[in-house]
Amino acid sequence: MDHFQTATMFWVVFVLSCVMIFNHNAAAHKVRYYDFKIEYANVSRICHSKVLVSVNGEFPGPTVYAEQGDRLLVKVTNHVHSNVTIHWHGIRQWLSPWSDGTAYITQCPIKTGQSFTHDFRVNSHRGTLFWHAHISWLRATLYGAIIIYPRKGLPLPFPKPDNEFPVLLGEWWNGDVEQIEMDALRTGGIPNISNAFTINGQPGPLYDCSTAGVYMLKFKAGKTYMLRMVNAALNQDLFFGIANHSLTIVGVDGEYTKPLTVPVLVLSPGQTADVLVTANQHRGRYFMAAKPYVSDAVPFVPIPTTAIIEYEPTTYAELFQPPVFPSLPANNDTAYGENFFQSIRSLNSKEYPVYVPQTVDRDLFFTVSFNLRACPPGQLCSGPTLTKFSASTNNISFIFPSISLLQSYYYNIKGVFSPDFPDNPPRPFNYTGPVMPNPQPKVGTKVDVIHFGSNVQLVLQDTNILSLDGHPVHLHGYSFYVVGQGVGNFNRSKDPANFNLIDPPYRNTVPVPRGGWVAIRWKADNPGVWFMHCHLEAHASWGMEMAFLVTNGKGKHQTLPPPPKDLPEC
Ligand SMILES: *[C@@H]1O[C@H](CO)[C@@H](O)[C@H](O)[C@H]1NC(C)=O
Ligand SMILES: *[C@@H]1O[C@H](CO)[C@@H](O)[C@H](O)[C@H]1NC(C)=O
Ligand SMILES: *[C@@H]1O[C@H](CO)[C@@H](O)[C@H](O)[C@H]1NC(C)=O
Ligand SMILES: *[C@@H]1O[C@H](CO)[C@@H](O)[C@H](O)[C@H]1NC(C)=O
Ligand SMILES: *[C@@H]1O[C@H](CO)[C@@H](O)[C@H](O)[C@H]1NC(C)=O
Ligand SMILES: *[C@@H]1O[C@H](CO)[C@@H](O)[C@H](O)[C@H]1NC(C)=O
Ligand SMILES: *[C@@H]1O[C@H](CO)[C@@H](O)[C@H](O)[C@H]1NC(C)=O
Ligand SMILES: *[C@@H]1O[C@H](CO)[C@@H](O)[C@H](O)[C@H]1NC(C)=O
Ligand SMILES: [Cu+2]
Repeated sequence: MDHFQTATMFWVVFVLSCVMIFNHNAAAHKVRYYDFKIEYANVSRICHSKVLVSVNGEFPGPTVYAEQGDRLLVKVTNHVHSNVTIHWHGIRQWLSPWSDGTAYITQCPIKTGQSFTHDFRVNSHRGTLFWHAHISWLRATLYGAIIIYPRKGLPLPFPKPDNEFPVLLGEWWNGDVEQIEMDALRTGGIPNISNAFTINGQPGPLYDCSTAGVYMLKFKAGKTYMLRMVNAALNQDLFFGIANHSLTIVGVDGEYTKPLTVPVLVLSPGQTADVLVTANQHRGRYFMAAKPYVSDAVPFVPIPTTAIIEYEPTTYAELFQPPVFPSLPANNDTAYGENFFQSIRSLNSKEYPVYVPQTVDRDLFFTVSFNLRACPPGQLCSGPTLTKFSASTNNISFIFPSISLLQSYYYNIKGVFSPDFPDNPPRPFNYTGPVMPNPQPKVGTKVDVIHFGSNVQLVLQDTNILSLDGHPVHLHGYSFYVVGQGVGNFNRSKDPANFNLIDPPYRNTVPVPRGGWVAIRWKADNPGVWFMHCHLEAHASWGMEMAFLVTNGKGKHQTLPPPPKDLPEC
């Protein structure tokens, strides 16, 4: 054979194998349709009945299932008086930023009577994520699990569980959650704390009137179950445990991890975990329970939420014994919390490798802070010294624009945002030292512009402006590697030497430790405007939010697509 024939042969084989791969994918990848009707539902918990905003009348909302590679089409129709958007938390929305569902960042809200169809692929995850409202405090009642199965034929890196259950941790307010946020922003005070925590929407039997409101799980001795854990609470990191059963984490935020067996799980709002539990105890009934992990003296309802695991079959006598309660750490056990987060590692196997950026093109350092703002004239404010509580990133408290950032960027509408979000705090100080005397922030709608393809490193630093506190920070459009964390001030000349660039966890939400820092890395290969914010709703409401604008690249699949025809207008 001459060179020409060899080349032709090669080409034919190459094209044939491409066609085969294409056909295989075409067969495996389904389009899945979901209809989300936003409607009122009458729900009663802890002696209190209220009309809340739901999806399809369900609380929590429906579970969305997909296989890796599937395309999802979710039509959201708004039948309530409030504006609504739905966000697919953790889904990368690679080249589908218009479907991210972030009010005033990627879209205008879906108004009463309107609908909008989200159209996106579930390419990069296997495991559990969740969806929730991304406007006001509506995610208190608008949330549900997203379960993503691996592609058919791909082996699981852990023993196949016999069954699985979503376990969504939430917070219940007797009052109207939109009103609670509005009241807090108007008065400048701390928003009302929730009245109960919940497991799958139920507070459990330790609260008033809740004997009917108990979530029950049935176990068969010897079987292994996967709990698909979601912290959908608004304002609390949570400890979660099951009496006499250990928990084996095999994935977090929709990514596989090295198996890690713990007595108690720690989940920040916005985080998820895939957990294996083996029914290896005596027959009987066991509580699973969640309670706040608070790194500061913030108020919270002190009663844990519980659900009951019941072994089948159980004798009449066993049913009348009170369930065993798990031992959970003290609410302020930061040693447990920090050790927990540092113990999680990516699986990083041959089948499931990690791609941690080894070099850095953009080196960012952001402080996250509480602040106080002056009370508008003529108003009586209820923050400290008659001011309003506020919060910031690099001393800028985020102000929502009146049309979405992504639309204004795409259509080049001037005056909506400025592209000058600073890469560093305006002036260095002893971040975790004595309380800062001047708590006033700047306010603005600024984005940090990142060139397509850059390897980004971001160090998030807690500060002692007003008070130290933990902040679970969530990034849209990407997952990131958590390469380092520590207490005190980040030291640029010392700390990077200890970064884990081998098997760091790959997440979408990471807690900035109270009085400490965390370092994350990702490759900015998804053009668009991507929100980043504290996932404690109270802190986000005060302005602990900002956005990245990732420019288009020059190659194929590197350009922002045009908006869908039904994208809501403001
Ligand atoms: C909710 O329940 C209350 C009490 O049962 C009832 O009065 C009210 O009409 C119900 N509201 C809706 C929207 O169904
Ligand atoms: C907030 O809490 C106060 C005090 O308990 C209560 O009077 C008020 O009704 C609550 N607000 C809402 C919107 O539920
Ligand atoms: C179950 O857990 C409880 C509470 O932690 C403990 O007192 C008890 O000894 C445990 N029982 C068994 C059989 O391990
Ligand atoms: C936790 O709170 C207890 C009781 O208030 C206190 O004695 C203890 O020192 C606190 N522990 C930490 C680590 O802050
Ligand atoms: C920062 O403040 C802490 C606590 O007051 C103190 O121990 C530390 O020495 C200070 N660091 C610097 C560089 O001033
Ligand atoms: C934040 O900005 C305000 C207003 O410019 C300024 O007074 C304050 O000192 C700044 N705070 C920090 C920590 O840089
Ligand atoms: C940062 O670390 C270097 C090297 O260990 C040390 O010399 C320096 O004092 C540290 N800086 C601060 C502010 O602690
Ligand atoms: C709903 O959103 C539109 C567009 O941003 C806005 O003009 C309107 O005031 C909002 N309505 C409510 C009830 O918030
Ligand atoms: Cu926060």
